[in-house]
Amino acid sequence: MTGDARNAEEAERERRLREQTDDGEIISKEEYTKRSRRAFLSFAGLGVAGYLGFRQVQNMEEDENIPRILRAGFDWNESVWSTLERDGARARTFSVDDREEIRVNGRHGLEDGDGDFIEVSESEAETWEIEVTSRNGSTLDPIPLAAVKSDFEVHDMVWEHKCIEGWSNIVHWTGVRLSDVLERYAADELSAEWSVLRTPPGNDVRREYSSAIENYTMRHAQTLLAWELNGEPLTAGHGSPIRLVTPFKYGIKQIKRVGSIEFTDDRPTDYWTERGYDLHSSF
Ligand SMILES: Nc1nc2c(c(=O)[nH]1)N[C@H]1C(S)=C(S)[C@@H](COP(=O)(O)O)O[C@H]1N2
Ligand SMILES: [Mo]
Repeated sequence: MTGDARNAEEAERERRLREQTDDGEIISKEEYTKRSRRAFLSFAGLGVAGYLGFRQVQNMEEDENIPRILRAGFDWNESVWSTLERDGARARTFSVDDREEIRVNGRHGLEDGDGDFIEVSESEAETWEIEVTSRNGSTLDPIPLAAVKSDFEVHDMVWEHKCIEGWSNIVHWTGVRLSDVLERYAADELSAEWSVLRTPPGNDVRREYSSAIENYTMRHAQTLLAWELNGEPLTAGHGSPIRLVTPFKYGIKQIKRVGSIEFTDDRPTDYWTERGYDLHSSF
């Protein structure tokens, strides 16, 4: 390929990305600022928690002794969110030029007994399936990853990923809408109050990770099953071969390596909710 052709191709991809990411700019700047301030206030609470050993708590899987201040913060956050989640807003998106590196953070459900990441080979990825359980407990047809990648409209979205530890990065995700996939594979479950996504079962059950999301997020236009991060296929640490991403929730909800999805109308728990965090973890 000549340099000109390559430049033209890159320019075309940029243009396409801008077009797609532009459709996220639906909330006003004032609203975004308001939400950021709210998120910042939550962070401020967490900062205090940091002095009380928050980081330590994060790293200690078995410790459920979450500082009281953190719980209070999340309860408050949850009541704020319940008014927000009905307004149909989109998160602010950015240009791909703004994207940043992001660390690997959180290894639950991704490692073997020695603490090494379990790699997913190309052939395993080709036959990867997401198991589906309906509200009445029946097993539905699994969702083949191959179909996820080939049969639905692919979206590129760039937004700010926020971790409850207090850091954030602007990252670019490539994937398909969870709601598009569910419309085909679990249409009757789209009205479920909750869905719980889990990493595939491993040898050590304690290491399994899970993330529960409410109906609003499950159907949100910016909730994606993603297989690329910043234009590269996901590594094992970032959740290969497929992960969930959604812009109004903290990182703890962005489950890496999705192995199953279960629907329920009852208020569920998930990995971090069982350790004292707010079930919504939205900002
Ligand atoms: N399976 C799994 N997914 C996970 C986690 C984890 O420990 N295990 N940690 C979460 C947290 S706290 C964050 S901030 C993001 C980080 O994503 P990254 O490692 O791709 O930066 O993944 C989330 N998803
Ligand atoms: Mo996080």
